Amino acid sequence: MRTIKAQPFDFQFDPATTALVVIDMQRDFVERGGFGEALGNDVSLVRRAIEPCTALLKSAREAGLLVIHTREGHRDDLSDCLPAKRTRGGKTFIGEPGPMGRILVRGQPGHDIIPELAPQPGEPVIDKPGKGAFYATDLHLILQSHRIASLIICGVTTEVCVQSTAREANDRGYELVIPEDCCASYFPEFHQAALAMIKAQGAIVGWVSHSAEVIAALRP
Ligand code: C5J
Repeated sequence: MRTIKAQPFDFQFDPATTALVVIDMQRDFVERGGFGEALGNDVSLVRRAIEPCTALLKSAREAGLLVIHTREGHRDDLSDCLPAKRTRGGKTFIGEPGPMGRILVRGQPGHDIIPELAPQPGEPVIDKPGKGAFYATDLHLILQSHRIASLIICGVTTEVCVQSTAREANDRGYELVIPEDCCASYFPEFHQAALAMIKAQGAIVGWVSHSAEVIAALRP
C-alpha cells in the first residue's frame, strides 16, 4: 500500500487497484473562446488546473495506473438530454450553436478534450450525458473489470461534475482522493465549499490532497 498525505487524514491506496479519472477537461469548458467564456466566465480560474493535471497524468501513466477520461455531451438529436437539463442554462442552451460548434454535442470541436490532456490510445473515454460520470455510462463496469478499488479524481468543475462523480463513486464503494489543484471552478468559493463538503465528517465522501502529494506517492 502507498500513502498520500491528505485531509482529513492520510489516504492509503494500492496503485494496482487505483485509477485516475479526469473529468470533462473539454475545450468548451476550459479554453479561451469556448462556451464557458461566452457565458461570461473567467476561464483562467479553470485553466489553472491544466498544469497540475498534466503533471499528474504523466505520473499516473508512468506508474501504470488505469487512466480514464470523461466528456460531458449528448447525441446529435439530443435524445439523451432530459428536459431537466436541456431547459437550463439561462441564455444559452445545450444543442444551440456556440463558439466551438453546438454546445455539449458529441463530435463538435468544443466537446473535445483539450490537447494538453488528450487521451492516449487504450485509455477509456466515457461519454456521459449527466453530471456524474457513473450515470448512464459503463464506467462502473470498466472499473470493476479492472478490479479498481480507489480513484484519484481530477477535472472541472469541482462543485458540479467532479463532486457528482465523487458522490456516485462513494455510493458504489470506491475510496477516492481529489488533488485540490487538479480541479477547478468558475466560482472559487464553490470550489472551496465542494472540497470542504467532500472531506468533512471524517472523509464522508472522500479525501482531499494536492498533486505534489499524489505524485510523490506514485513514485517507485
Ligand atoms: C461540468 C458543468 N463538467 N458545470 N459541467 O462540471 O455543467
